[in-house]
Amino acid sequence: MFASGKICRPRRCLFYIIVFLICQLILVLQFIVYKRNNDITASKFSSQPLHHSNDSGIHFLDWREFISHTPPRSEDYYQYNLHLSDTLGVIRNLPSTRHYGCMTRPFKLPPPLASKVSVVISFHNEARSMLLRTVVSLLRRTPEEYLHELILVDDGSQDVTLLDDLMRWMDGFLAARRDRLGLIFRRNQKRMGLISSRNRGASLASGNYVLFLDSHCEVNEEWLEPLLERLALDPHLAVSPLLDPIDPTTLSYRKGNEMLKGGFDWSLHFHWLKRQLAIKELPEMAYKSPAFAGGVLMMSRDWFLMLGSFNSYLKIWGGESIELAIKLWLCGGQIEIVPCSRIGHIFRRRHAFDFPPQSDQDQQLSPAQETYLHNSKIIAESWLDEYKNMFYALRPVARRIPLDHTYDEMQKLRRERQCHPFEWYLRHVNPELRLHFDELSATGTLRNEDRCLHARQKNSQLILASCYLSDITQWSMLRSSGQLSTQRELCLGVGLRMRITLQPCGRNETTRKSQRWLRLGTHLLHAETHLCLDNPLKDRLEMSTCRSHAVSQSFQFALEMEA
Ligand code: UD2
Ligand code: MN
Repeated sequence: MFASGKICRPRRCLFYIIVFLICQLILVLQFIVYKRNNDITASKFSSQPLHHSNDSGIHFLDWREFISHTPPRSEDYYQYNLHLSDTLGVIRNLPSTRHYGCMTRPFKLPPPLASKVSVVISFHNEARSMLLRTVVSLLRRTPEEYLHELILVDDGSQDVTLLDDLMRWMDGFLAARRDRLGLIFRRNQKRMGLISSRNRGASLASGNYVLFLDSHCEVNEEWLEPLLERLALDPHLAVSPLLDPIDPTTLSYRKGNEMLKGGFDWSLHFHWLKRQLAIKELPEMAYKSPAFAGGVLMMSRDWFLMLGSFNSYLKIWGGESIELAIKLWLCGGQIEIVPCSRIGHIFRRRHAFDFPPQSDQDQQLSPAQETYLHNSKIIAESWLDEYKNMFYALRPVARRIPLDHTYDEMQKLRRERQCHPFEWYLRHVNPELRLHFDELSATGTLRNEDRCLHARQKNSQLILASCYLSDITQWSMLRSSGQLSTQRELCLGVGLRMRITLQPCGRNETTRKSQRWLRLGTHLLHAETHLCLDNPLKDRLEMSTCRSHAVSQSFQFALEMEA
């Protein structure tokens, strides 16, 4: 070929060039689709025209009139971009964030008559435009034959005319559908908190399933079908859609991560856990999860009531979906996250509401912290059996929080439904939590006399301070490596000139060596230097020769694990 002076024959060359160009074009198109799916900013959407009418008989009445009655408030009040929310309109197109595999097969749907869904939304001080978008996205993207009713509970919002205005607006909006869709509106004159309000809503529900939704969500296309398909297989199953994050500032809608499952740590704080795909498991398949993906969840209404609803002793906000997850698994149910079902949710950076003052006498805890600890304490006392000591070790202040009831009801439920002990959950549902437990030789606060060793977050400085600070450092002493680490994965080590340091926990042999500690009674002996951790001047740590009865070298963990 080269000998003849030609690289290829002209016709064949042309063919190769055309194939090459087509490939390039496909790549560019794929990139555009990818960008569109992963980062759609609010400004790219145009809002729907006023008085627009679509096939399902929904009329877009003048929503601008409805939202114009929003009382003037600063952006801080809502913790998201109010102005943008007001200009977006009642519905916008959302990018398709789910896996391609979800779109290529039809979902096996149960008969509508036995699968009616009641949607419960409790809201407190939500912006009108945001609430409206939540409701309208739901009405537009849910098959009519399955959507039984909408239950809206206004939890004592300051905008006192909101609920009446909304009722009027919805009446007009749903003119053609009013007879088929139940609408229930309730207002708590006094704020009761999210947990009681959701229970109130659920007690009014008459559908087969109940779905709990936050009031700043947008459901994506075909969100319900994949959930119904799973729920129809097992009456004791509860499901979460995959939550796509909506940015509070730009209101851009992004793709949520389908490789995560819900879990919690021993302080009973929610955490994401990485999931591993089993052989032949596809990323779009529904998967088991130790906890819900937050508070957006759906299950049989009867099963929810049978489990005692959300624990009604929990106050205001927090912990209710963890409590429900534990009791569900222990009492014969299961939880799945269904990545083919997508719902957008605004993850706000801070609470947009105050917590009512609690009982804390010495004011070391904020009302929000005390409420969360109160709720976690109820969960620990009701479900964790002997493992509640882990919780108290990590949250010693919780011991001082008063509870105004006993746990008899929960024990009755556990007996009647023959629920498993918590040990079963660790073995079969949440091995990650158990692994952490098994690896520990001691954990919790680290006390020397009347003070505790605290790692300041800012500059990783070590100080000895009161053991009752609300964010006191919790230490974990690991059995195999001898490392002593904080929740932030910083390890106590000894550096140059015997300086005690906090460094990222080492994974290789050399760093691990300088971070290895041995325990001699209550002494902490540094393996490399053979010196002991000491607090001779009562406010500064040093390394010194080990002395068996030196109080300044005696450090106690809040919880010692069995050998
Ligand atoms: C997360 C969950 C939420 C719930 C909460 C813990 C997601 C997407 N959200 O909330 O479902 O499990 O953790 O309890 O996983 N509200 C009231 N009354 C109040 C306070 C709040 O009705 O006193 C409403 C509020 O308007 C909102 C919902 O409760 O619709 C959840 O509150 P949030 O959005 O402030 O909390 P978030 O998303 O951190
Ligand atoms: Mn929320």
